[in-house]
Amino acid sequence: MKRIVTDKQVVVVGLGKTGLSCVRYLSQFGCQITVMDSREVPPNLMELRKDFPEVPVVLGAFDQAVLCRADEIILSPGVALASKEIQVAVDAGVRVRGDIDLFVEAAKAPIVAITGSNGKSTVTTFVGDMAAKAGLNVGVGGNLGTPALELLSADKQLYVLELSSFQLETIESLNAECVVLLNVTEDHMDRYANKLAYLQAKQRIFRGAKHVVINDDEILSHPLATIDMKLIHFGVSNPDLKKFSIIERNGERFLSYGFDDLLPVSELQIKGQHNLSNALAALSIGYAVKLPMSAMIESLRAYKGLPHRCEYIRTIDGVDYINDSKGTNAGATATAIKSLGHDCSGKIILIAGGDSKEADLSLLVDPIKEYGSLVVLIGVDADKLEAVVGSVIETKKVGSLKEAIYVANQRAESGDVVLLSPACASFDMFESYVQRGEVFKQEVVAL
Ligand code: UMA
Ligand code: ADP
Repeated sequence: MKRIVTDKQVVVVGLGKTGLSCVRYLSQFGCQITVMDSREVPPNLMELRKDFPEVPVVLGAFDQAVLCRADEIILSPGVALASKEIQVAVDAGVRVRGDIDLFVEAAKAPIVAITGSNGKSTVTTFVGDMAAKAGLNVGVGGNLGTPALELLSADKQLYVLELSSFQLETIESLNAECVVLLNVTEDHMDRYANKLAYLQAKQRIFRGAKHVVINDDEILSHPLATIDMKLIHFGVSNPDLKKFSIIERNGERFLSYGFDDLLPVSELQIKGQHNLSNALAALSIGYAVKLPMSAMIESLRAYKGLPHRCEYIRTIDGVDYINDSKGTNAGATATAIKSLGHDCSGKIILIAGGDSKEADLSLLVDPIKEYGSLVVLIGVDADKLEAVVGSVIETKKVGSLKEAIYVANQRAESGDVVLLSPACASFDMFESYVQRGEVFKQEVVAL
């Protein structure tokens, strides 16, 4: 294809996975691209220099003059729209968008978009699996890991995107076939002024949606206006006509639609009440985009869940060790404690802590009081967590995850669960939640 060179000046801000995917995508159109990153050595610098040696790169700080001269800024999710330099450029009339806006413009197949504070990755991969089992050529990515623009191809029949509040900040209109806002509990308070600002970012997912899947158990899952949208409801309680829910008959629970049984809950491989909610969300989305029920049921039976999400590692002397390293906010950890605490005969020994992202952690108090026997604290916000839960449970502060596992192992009795679910980001001690979970697994296997 012959490239048409234009005068359009585009600044790609952030050189992580998203930034590189944007440069690759934009380079097809021959516009004048500049890349900017406030780090001296951003993650994809070598790759950019190798593949796009002609693209100028501004490093170490954002250059206000270059930003203000641009026709358009493409912002990475890690950089807030509210950042001072970006706002100065907005005031100077520069258009600011993100990779998802570029994706929406280019995608030819229907889009499913999934957001929420917790359960996004699980529901996204679930729907992706259902669509693949239905024989569709489906692209699955977004916040999950593969940048949306890397999924684009002419032969795709469906896109399933996990979207974070960061990615939604710049969305003009998603025009998605189906969207869901699964739930909202406080997270990323180091980025947003308050919970309302975080919710407002998430609510942008509804813009232009044809179908909206609504979690009836979560008041904040509803769009503020529903003109021209078809609504599909789900919820683990209160089964109803035209609603995906859970029905109990003769002591057995079933996933259901209306008052018809679809599958016994006992046939699901993923466990816990929160995963029933996730399974119902996936079913509702599949229904909205007309996936065959037979493929969805097959997927419900086979889907094993993702690593680092309430992942069973091993049992030692009657004590289960569970890796929930992806529990990076209080809502997720509270859910994990309730779910595992409800199902075990003993108590939960929780390993928690890290960077709390300035969030309110008080959601943890009730589940810890009900199901916990000890909280082993790690990381930069160990004292903050101790201040929140220290009055309802015994706590012990330690210097490493290895030490935390040792303390938990010494204390646990048969029937207990040792749960790593930090309620915090990992970056103070680890590269990512994945590395934190891998260290946990290795140390538990070595016990
Ligand atoms: N940067 C700056 N200045 C800043 C902040 C960042 O220059 O003030 C630069 C960094 O130096 C770095 C680049 O921006 O070079 C990183 O960009 P990024 O933080 O947007 O990260 P990407 O590598 O592009 O990954 C992003 C998502 N990251 C974030 O939202 C923080 C990934 O989600 C996502 O998988 C990827 O795009 C593909 O879509 C990760 C995440 O942690 C998993 N998401 C948060 C979460 O799930 O809680 C929202
Ligand atoms: P996300 O992608 O939104 O971070 P994941 O599917 O990766 O969500 O799950 C992360 C953690 O959040 C899980 O390990 C579990 O502790 C918790 N979780 C998962 N699903 C839900 C849900 N529907 N409601 C509340 N918490 C959940």
